[in-house]
Amino acid sequence: MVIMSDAKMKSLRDRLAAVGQEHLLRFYGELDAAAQSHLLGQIEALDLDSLPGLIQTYVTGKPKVAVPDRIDPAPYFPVDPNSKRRPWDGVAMRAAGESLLAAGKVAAFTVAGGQGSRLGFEGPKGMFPAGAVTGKTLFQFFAESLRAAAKKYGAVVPWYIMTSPLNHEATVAYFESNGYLGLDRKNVMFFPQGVMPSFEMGTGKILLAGKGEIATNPDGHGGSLKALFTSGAIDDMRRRGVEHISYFQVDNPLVRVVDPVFLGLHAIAAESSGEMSSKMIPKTGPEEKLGVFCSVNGKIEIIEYSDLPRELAEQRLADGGLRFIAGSIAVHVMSVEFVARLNTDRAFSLPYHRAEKKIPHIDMGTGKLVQPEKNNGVKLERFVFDALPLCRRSIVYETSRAEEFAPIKNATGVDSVESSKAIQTERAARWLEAAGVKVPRRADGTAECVIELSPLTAMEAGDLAGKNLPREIGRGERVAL
Ligand code: UD2
Repeated sequence: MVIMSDAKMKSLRDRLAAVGQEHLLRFYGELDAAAQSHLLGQIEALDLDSLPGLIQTYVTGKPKVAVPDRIDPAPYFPVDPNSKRRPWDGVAMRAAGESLLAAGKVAAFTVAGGQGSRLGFEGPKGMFPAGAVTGKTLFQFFAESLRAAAKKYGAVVPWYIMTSPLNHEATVAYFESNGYLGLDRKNVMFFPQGVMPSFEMGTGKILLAGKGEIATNPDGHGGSLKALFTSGAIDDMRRRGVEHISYFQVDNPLVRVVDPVFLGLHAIAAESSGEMSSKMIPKTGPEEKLGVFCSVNGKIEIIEYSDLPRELAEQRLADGGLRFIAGSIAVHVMSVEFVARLNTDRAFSLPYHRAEKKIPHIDMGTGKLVQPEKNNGVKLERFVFDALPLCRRSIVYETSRAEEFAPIKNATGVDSVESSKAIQTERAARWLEAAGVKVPRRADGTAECVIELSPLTAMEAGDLAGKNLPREIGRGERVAL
């Protein structure tokens, strides 16, 4: 418990006043001892010295995202290794990735600290029912993939899950009460990411979520690079002999949790330094909400869709295709040593990105909780992809949208549970047809049924060979295999 003498309290008030944050103690006298101690703990965790600069740059000021003079589209390995544009050795890359997996040198890493507010789902997003037929959760999809990978490659793929202080306990409780989803609990590690204080727009004052509670927000998926290290996950990986981390977001049930071809490209392609690599899909149009792979001064970068100047996003090639075509699906491979190096490099720091939000807070005059109707606050987050330019050489690998990208982000429309279920069905239909199963189709070519394939049945189309499958799926049937 943090207890302070009067003299220490005075000095704390002075330090807060010096950085314009003395209001944080406005209701201190009304709190009981435990609440006082909690608030003092939160204040102690703030880096008071750097606050004024941070606020001036990102909160009261709006940093103009520095767009470099010269931005080119990033080069990438096309999905088809035999493509004339840039042929590459698909067989060798797969073999390299498979041998990393078989040697137990790969870990899976899910960033699951986000707040899922767009979906309107209370609770950890990984618990969202995503399966087209069974309604199995996102976490179940990933767990089944990891069980399938362990079987296929004969080695455990340990799983690291980054939560946030807001959903950590609920996430762990879910795994505890569901038998770790069939995984060995010693191969699953959870750790919460850090938080940032939330600020009042315009004034830069830190908001209070309660009279004795600073309003905070998770520090962005970029916080994972630090949290991997400070949580001991990197040490745990080193102990296990893990060399590479397969990074993915919590929202995509079709993600290739570990992809041998991508792992191989990352680890052995001449263009890769084996530090941090990325997957891309061709964007559907300039407005699609995917960060864009660019090349700036010879380095690969992702520029978030909202930051890429419109005239660049809309540029077309002679054949009508987008010039900046490569959209990020937020799937990366990072080496364990790259993450460790970033954390031991004193100069390492990722920039913040500013987001204006509606943040409930205590009114300083009345002491009452206010639910704002328009944006009143600023959240600061770090993005993991800002580490890409810190690699010596980084590669981008094109993948197929229809095979790997069915994210659930919104309640309806694009990237929603409906669109995800339709993509799940179409992918399963293609794989089953390739294995000789008859699938009913409508006049427009879409499957007239709902199908969900467990990763335990197939992680990729070829895994269906020799499996016991139905000869035909009935019109309107709902099938989980
Ligand atoms: C992200 C990318 C976008 C594109 C898209 C693909 C950013 C800023 N944008 O958009 O370019 O690649 O994904 O689907 O990354 N998370 C945390 N902690 C946090 C914040 C987020 O763990 O503090 C996790 C969150 O749980 C989710 C992921 O990061 O798994 C994505 O977060 P988002 O919803 O902010 O990004 P999104 O989907 O708009």
